[in-house]
Amino acid sequence: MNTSKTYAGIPREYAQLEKSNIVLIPVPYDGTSTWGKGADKGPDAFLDASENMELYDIETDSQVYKQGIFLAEPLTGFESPEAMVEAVHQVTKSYITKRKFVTLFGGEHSISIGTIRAFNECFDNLTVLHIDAHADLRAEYDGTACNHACAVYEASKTTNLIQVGIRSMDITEKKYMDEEKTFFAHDMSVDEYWSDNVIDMLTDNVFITFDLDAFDPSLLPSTGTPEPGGLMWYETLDFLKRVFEAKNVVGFDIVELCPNEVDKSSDFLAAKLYYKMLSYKFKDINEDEAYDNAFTEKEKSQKTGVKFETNED
Ligand SMILES: [Mn+2]
Repeated sequence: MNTSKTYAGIPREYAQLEKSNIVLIPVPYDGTSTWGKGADKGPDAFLDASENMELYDIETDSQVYKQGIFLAEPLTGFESPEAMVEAVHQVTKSYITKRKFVTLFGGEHSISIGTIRAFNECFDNLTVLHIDAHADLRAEYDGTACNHACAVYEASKTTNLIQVGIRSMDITEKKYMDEEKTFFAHDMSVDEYWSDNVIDMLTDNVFITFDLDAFDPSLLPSTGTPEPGGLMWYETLDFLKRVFEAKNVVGFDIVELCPNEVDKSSDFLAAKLYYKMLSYKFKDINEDEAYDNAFTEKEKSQKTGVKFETNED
């Protein structure tokens, strides 16, 4: 990856760390995927597509890149999934403590284990809004807890985990799933109020982990494990916009873009989704002022894992 370039080719004056309100951390990691390989190529394809995207957002009448978007060094070269998770955790936290709005682009979903751990250490009463076709609630898979199939297991124990778009899981995941906080795709398809019901369950501080396979594969085929019956574009944007308006979204990651030569529309969708989410976040924030993410590192003595009770057995 050529790290001398800026995100979306924005002018350098908007791409320096000190002046940027937003940080983008690419994590081209694909160490544990089981079927479609290639999520390690996701960040490059996403960045290429972003360079070919208009930087004016019609809907919000804004150019969010003027908030400053710092493209961090990609995180690569890990010898184990555990080392990757720890590096993502530490690097994410380092930018949160610089009071930036921190975003990440994967890579497979295992990167989110480290991301969520960092946000949960820095923000009280965190909701993890998990948008995905898959439940990702396994405690361990293929001999490690840092597998993509385990992406939100830890979050289910330590945060207010809300799962949206789910349509594939193993029966063993049921014991970790809180069905009250799970929005299955087959229910969403016949319930026009699903997004209201999701928003009602969010706490004030929300981290969004967005697995692109939540989208219907007719929209986004370039992902490792496509599942029929997914989200469509405008219902997704409408939902996200309302979440950003109603809550303090503290950061997000987007994962599981698995690009191929034939289909470029998936790369472009990912680029637009990322920019849309930033546009919703910053639409009422003056670009001349330094953003304050208002993080409050939890007291070291506070044990994570007791904040949100789940029915463990
Ligand atoms: Mn998934």
